[in-house]
Amino acid sequence: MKLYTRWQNSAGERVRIALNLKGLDYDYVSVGSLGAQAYAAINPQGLMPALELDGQVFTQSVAILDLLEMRFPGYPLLPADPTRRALSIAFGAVIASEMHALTVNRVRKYLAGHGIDEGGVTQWVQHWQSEGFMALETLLARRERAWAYCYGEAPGWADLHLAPQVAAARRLGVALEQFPLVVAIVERCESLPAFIAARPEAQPDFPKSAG
Ligand SMILES: N[C@@H](CCC(=O)N[C@@H](CS)C(=O)NCC(=O)O)C(=O)O
Repeated sequence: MKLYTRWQNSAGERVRIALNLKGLDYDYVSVGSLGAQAYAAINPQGLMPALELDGQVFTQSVAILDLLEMRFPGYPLLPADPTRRALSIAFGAVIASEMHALTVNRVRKYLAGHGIDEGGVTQWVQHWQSEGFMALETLLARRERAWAYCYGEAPGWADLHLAPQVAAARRLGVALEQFPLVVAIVERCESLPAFIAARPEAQPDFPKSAG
């Protein structure tokens, strides 16, 4: 199994956490070392991550997570209970489809290249991130039980979306004090080997200058 990613790739970090939780070995392929043209031949969107399994390339982190869940059910990322399963998937979608998609680097670059000044770009990011975290905090407050992780006593689908998003929000200067449930769960995740090994600074292509 090959994972095409880069140290700072929060969609890829979701997959790295899933692979670690499931105890699966994989070859880390640094997209930076391949070059844009070579990577476009692998993933036509040019986005990271991509996973190669059994000679087939899979793109889009959520599809990759679903594939891993179906092929390697050993450590389940999703609860068996249909209600909690749907809640977990919806929680992840708030992050992957709304928060991340609207604030990712290429969107920020596009805005900056179309007459939006730095303050405007920051406002854009803060708006979509804060709105998303507000919804996530409410979803957590509404749970039938205050589990240690988002939807259970072990980390799973929702948590592996949440931890990289919180790390990105910290980098982008989003205030997180108003989201205590989010912060408490992420702090718990951040002490686990599966999450620590997936962090940017633990990746082989992490630049010394970024440390
Ligand atoms: N929806 C995609 C998002 C992938 C994505 O946007 N990845 C970013 C990094 S987190 C990327 O590849 N950025 C490179 C670029 O925009 O050129 C997924 O979940 O896999």
